[in-house]
Amino acid sequence: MQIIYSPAHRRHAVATEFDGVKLIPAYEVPERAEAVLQALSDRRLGAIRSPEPFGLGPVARVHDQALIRFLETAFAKFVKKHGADVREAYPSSWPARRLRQVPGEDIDGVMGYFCFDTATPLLDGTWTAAREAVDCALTAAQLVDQGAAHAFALCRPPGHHAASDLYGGYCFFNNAAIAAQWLRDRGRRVAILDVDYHHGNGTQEIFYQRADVLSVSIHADPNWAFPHFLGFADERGEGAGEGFNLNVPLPYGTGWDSYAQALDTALAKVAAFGPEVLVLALGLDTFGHDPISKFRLQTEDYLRMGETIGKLGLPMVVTMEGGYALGQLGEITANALEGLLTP
Ligand code: SS9
Ligand code: MG
Ligand code: ZN
Repeated sequence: MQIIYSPAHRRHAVATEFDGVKLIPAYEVPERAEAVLQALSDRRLGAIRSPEPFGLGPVARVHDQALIRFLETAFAKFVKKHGADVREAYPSSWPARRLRQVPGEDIDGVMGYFCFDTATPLLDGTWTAAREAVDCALTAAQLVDQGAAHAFALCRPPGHHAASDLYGGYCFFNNAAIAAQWLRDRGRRVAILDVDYHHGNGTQEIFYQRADVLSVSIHADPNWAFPHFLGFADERGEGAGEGFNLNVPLPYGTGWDSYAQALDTALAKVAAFGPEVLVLALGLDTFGHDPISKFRLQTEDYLRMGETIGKLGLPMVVTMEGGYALGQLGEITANALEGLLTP
């Protein structure tokens, strides 16, 4: 299995310290990708290679031009308005209910318009890192399109919370959705399975009205977990897409036994759709020791998770999503992938 990695992810690094003082803990940090890379190479799970440049064409098949242009220019505009010493650009207000849903011209307004949370800063290198993450996913898709059984895109920043014209949840471009659409554009029948702890709200929105891409997500119930406003079981798709979205929300404290049942439900839906390729949005934040999550999966459970998904026998493009337990992230990611590769 080829592993696609680019060091450009390091360009997106939130400051964890200021003048020697520790700041609020950051979770989506460069050490994540480095830990995974190290574990995959130690366990010889596959050759590590760089992504190829695909340009913005495949990105524009999924994201609005306005979001793409915004992400390209926003940090510079923010610095121009707020001063050269600014390192991180965050929104300060949002077009919430009863306010006008227009971006306007001012960078602070535009940022609130395109971003949905307070956890996803734009930094000087964010645009470069996010574009390379997309290239990793597309390179993996191309390998599978050319006949590889599996390819793993070590994407950072992650992607599954990014919708057509909205970013947030540590995500800027939806790597998995862009890979899925690229495969669609080559005539492949594609399903997406999102096993990240959080609902893949971006992926759901992108394909919600479509019958040609199945989107399935297993996640913490939005009644008590991020992203709070999407991911409920009654969201089944809309119009032509009705029946082509499946959400499997799970309770606080979910461990492997109930998770395995949810996985069976999800995989039955995928199998019934009859895809030629599966895009697996692999988030490892279901882990019991994840610092931001409330499920209880253990290290060995990822071997079983991988094996169970692998039994579908489909070619797979795997994108890295969340997973924040830095000390064990490498091991559990390697377990999931080893499981997938088990014949
Ligand atoms: C942490 C709140 C984090 C955003 C979570 C995004 C997960 C992406 N106190 N909220 S996989
Ligand atoms: Mg999920
Ligand atoms: Zn997550």
